[in-house]
Amino acid sequence: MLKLNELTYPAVMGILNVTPDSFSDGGDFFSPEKALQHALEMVEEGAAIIDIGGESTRPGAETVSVDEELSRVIPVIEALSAEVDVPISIDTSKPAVMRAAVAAGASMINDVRALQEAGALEAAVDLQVPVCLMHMQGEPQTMQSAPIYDDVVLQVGAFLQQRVQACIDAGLSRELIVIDPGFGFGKTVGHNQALLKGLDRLLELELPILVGLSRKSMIAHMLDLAVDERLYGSISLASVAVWQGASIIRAHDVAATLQAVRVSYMCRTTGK
Ligand code: YH5
Repeated sequence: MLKLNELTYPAVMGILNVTPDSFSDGGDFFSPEKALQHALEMVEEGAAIIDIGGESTRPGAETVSVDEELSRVIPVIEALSAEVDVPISIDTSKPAVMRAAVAAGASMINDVRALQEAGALEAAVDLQVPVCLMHMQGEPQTMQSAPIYDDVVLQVGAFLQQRVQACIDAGLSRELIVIDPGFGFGKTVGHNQALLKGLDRLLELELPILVGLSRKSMIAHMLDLAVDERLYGSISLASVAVWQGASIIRAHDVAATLQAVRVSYMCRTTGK
């Protein structure tokens, strides 16, 4: 079972989308064979965790049924866990998917809804695996229409603190919790920039910080680049996030990201 305190930091979490629309953010891995092959490549490149998701949470995406999500992710989790030892994270908000994924070999839950769906918190407590609690304002279908905050860092921090407490009260120990400010989830470019600039304030919660910035549209807003042209921007943001205190980076381009965040982390954590 995955132990967060045994991970080598900084850790890169490789993204494996198994959704039919995932080609638009970097590769069509919809068939289980292609997904497995891509996961193995990311492991080869040094991914510490593989994050498998069957629900598209990109802005405007349609919701998917439990059965559909299960049919996308379970074969891939089974195949990958049979092949390699790398911890597998299940990117879902659905308790039934969390349970089936862990039974199939996943050892972490990554929930963009921070275990707020009915039955999700109970599932995580039953499973006793590490969980990533992410902040989102609104729901994917509408979250980018008019996000609003007084102080985005303060509000995101307060939300995460409240979800951490809910998890602890329900029976998850602090050692199993990771927090994530949720870049791009109900945030304008300005909000995302403010969050990155103030990311270090989340260190107050004394939990590992995970960030997902890879290929996100804030890069397009700043540089006007297509999704397949965002590598350098992604690397730069990942490096800044680690400088600011992030220790797990969710990324598409594992080798490049790992190289960048290692030097950034070494500079932050060594010397006087
Ligand atoms: C995250 O930040 N993000 S799915 C749109 C893109 C590129 C990438 C338009 N799951 C996160 O990766 N889980 C996703 O280009 C996540 N943190 C955690 N914990 C969205 C995504 C993406 C969307």
